[in-house]
Amino acid sequence: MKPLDLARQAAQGDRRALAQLLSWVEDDCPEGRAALSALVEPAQPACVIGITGSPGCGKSTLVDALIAHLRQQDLSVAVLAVDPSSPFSGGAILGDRIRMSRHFLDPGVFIRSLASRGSLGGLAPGVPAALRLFGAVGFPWVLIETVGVGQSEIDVAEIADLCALVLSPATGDGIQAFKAGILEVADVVVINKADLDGALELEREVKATLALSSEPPPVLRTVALSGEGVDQLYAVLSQLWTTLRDTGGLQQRRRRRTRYEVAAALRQLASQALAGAEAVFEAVEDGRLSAQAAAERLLAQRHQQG
Ligand SMILES: Nc1nc2c(ncn2[C@@H]2O[C@H](COP(=O)(O)OP(=O)(O)O)[C@@H](O)[C@H]2O)c(=O)[nH]1
Ligand SMILES: [Mg+2]
Repeated sequence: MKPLDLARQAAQGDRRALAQLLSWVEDDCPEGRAALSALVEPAQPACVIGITGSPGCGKSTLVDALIAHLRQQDLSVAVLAVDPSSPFSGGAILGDRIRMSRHFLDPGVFIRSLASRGSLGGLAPGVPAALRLFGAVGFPWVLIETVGVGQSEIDVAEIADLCALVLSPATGDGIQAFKAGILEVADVVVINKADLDGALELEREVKATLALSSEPPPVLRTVALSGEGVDQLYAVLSQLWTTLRDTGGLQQRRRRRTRYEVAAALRQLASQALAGAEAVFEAVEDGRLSAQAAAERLLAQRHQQG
């Protein structure tokens, strides 16, 4: 089927068409680009929420609870899991998969996992394009779960509209969170596993640290397993989202995402240009060519080939 027909079908709610488009977008095929350019974002943009935090803090469970909450209000939701250990990507224990599977048959829920590619960590190159696709086919809510390790948690804050940092008393997050500097990019901090010892202490610790910043994000407690606190989390996210949309902040965030996307494309071009460039490296080593001139030459060659 033609990309444009598929795009139209996906926008009308056809999940198979959406899955096909997403594969194209992920692989950066010409078909995917054609479909994306044919789709326009609806007047109401999708709210894209990044959910990050250490492995085991309860992100997938929280995503599951958020999906349930959104569905109760008849809001459709797309979920992108970039966490290799996520039950969505098949990496989790059986119990989790069974719990998540209740959403798999719901036509209002679209779940897809993307492997995080590249040894440097970070997000798969197709993630920002996938977000654009979800927005264009009319999902009001999009959740991205990412493993809170390395570059990916900073990356997710660059491409999401809002970023929720999940901490839990069970994962030794107190020290970790402050070390990583991720607190600065969080729009909301969720203390999950509030049913466990140490949750209140962790909350105090986090609030004390945040008190030093000029605009401390809200901090709230959840028990993702039972759904406790998820309604408050939803209320806070909705409020932040409305403010963002109505104050021009959203435009800034979207620009940041575009910048991230273009920067990623530039890095990809650069690494393609470096393949098979031994002769140019030799010229630089011999002093016949400056590194700057070599870079320009490689990019120009790449351009001619491409
Ligand atoms: N006690 C308790 N356990 C939870 C809670 N939320 C998640 N868990 C458990 O923590 C473990 C890791 O959860 P998961 O959602 O896979 O974490 P992720 O790695 O951050 O996605 C699972 O065994 C969950 O059942 C909670 O609120 N309280
Ligand atoms: Mg997970």
